[in-house]
This record gives sequence, C-alpha cells and structure tokens, in this order.
Amino acid sequence: MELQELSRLAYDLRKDVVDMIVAGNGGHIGGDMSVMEILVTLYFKQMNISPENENDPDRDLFVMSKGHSVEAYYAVLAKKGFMEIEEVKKQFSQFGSKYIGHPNNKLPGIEMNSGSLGHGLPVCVGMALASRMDKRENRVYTVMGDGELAEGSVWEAVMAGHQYHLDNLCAVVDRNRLQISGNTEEIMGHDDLHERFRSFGWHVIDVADGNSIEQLCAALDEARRTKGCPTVLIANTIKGKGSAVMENKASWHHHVPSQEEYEQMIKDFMERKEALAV
Ligand SMILES: Cc1ncc(C[n+]2csc(CCOP(=O)(O)OP(=O)(O)O)c2C)c(N)n1
Ligand SMILES: [Mg+2]
Repeated sequence: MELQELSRLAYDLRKDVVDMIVAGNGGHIGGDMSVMEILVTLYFKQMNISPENENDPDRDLFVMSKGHSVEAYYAVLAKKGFMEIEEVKKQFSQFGSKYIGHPNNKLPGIEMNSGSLGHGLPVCVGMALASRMDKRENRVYTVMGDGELAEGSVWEAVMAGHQYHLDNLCAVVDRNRLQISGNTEEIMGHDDLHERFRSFGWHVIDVADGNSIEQLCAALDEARRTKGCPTVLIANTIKGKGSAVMENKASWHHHVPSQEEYEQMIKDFMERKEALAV
C-alpha cells in the first residue's frame, strides 16, 4: 500500500480501537492513538512478518513492550490477517475471552507476553543476539513508551545492545510526553533523551512527527542501513492522536468515551482521513 493509503488506514484502525474499548468497557486509549502509525509502518512497510511466515525462523521479530496499547496492536494484527477484527471487537476484555487486555503469545502473531513495562527491550537484546549467532538476516523491533523508560531494566538492555553491537536491533520510543498520571518530564524526567541514548552508544534518530508514516519509514530505512550499533527512533507523537476530545490529555490514558464523545471521535477520525484524500 502507498504511504497515503496507510495514513488513511490508521484512522480506520483508530475506529476499530475505540469500538473495542467501548464494547470491552475499558482500555488504554491514549497510547493506542499515539502508537498507531508506528505499528502500521512497521507491519505494512518494514517488517517481514505475516500469517504466511509466522513460524519461519527467518521472520523479523517484534515485541510490543508497551503492552497496555494492546487494542492498537490487535487492530493492526487483524488487518494483517492474524485475527478476525469482528471477533476481537465482540470478545475484547470479556470474561473468558482470549483477547485479553494485554498481549499474550498464545495468540497468532504475538511473540511475547507483555504489559509489565520494561521487559520488551531486554528480551529483544536476547533475540537479536540469538539471530546473529544463528547467522540469520532478520531484524528485531520493539516499541516502548516514554514513561516506560523509567524502568531500570530498559537501561541494562541499552547497555547490552551496545556491548554486543546489535545492529539488527531497533527500538522505537513512543514519545508522547505523557504517562499514566501526567507529564513524563515532571514524573521522571529524561533531560536530553537523545543524548542519553547516544551516550550509551546507540544510533539515535529523531522523528519530528512520530505520527507521520512517511517520516517513520525514512527513519526505519536509516536504522536498517546503520551498522555496528543498535538504533533507537525517538518518535514525537501525540497521545490521543486523532480527536481533540482526547489529544494530549493524561486523563485519557485509560478511559472509555461516553456516547457523545464516541460520536465526536469517529467524526474527527473520518474528517482527518478525508483530509488525506488524494
Ligand atoms: C512494571 C509496570 N509498572 C507500572 C505499570 C502500570 N502502567 C501501565 S501503563 C503506564 C504508563 C506508561 O506510560 P508510557 O510508557 O509513557 O505509555 P503511553 O504514554 O504510550 O501510554 C503504567 C505506569 C505497568 N504496566 N508495568
Ligand atoms: Mg507516554
């Protein structure tokens, strides 16, 4: 699909997310919206992963480290053919359902259980090292939240990624500047996040608009070309992206829209989608 078509798709998938959250009566809506274009770009433009090769040892590997954004992950996996969107919408977060509120690897397409923050990158370091030892050409990707970077385990993994020169590893930070209870810089500030990663020996790429599929694609291409060290993308996104009802509002980290808010959001998504028309 062309970039513009994918940008439009991101708004359709936002509607799927909101439908899931309303039906399941709960969900991490803000981070779903900020991460949407990151997931769409990875799954539709970058990673060699599909239902056809899900057991191929040479497939690319992906870990959704910010596992609370599972609704966006389900929407993208469904579009990719790993699951049925109507089934997910009906069953999300229902008692006894397999579509639970965080990723679990019993579902097709999901490599690792996540939700407890700070574990995706450490596991990806191991995966990337194993791939290299097996002389595989595949790449390993993870997406972390910026609040998640307060976990010490992330920085141990950052050190190890540098130590082993893992240029087959790429991390994307969903830099929406909010975490569960407010502004990341007030809760556990990153100072100069780019410099912080750089000082650990990583190649750092700033994605000025982390909700731009075009910019994300260019950055991921650069990551692929970078040799000798791992790469991190700092993707400057908007939490709640897609509707003024929830944009940049910490209270929408985990929230169910009212009927009125729902209708407004869907209208906003469709307007923004139309604005991207060819
Ligand atoms: C180890 C751990 N501590 C606390 C939580 C609870 N929690 C869920 S989401 C979240 C905030 C995460 O913020 P961020 O990483 O910035 O995610 P985003 O803004 O993308 O939603 C927290 C603290 C958790 N899931 N895991
Ligand atoms: Mg955040």
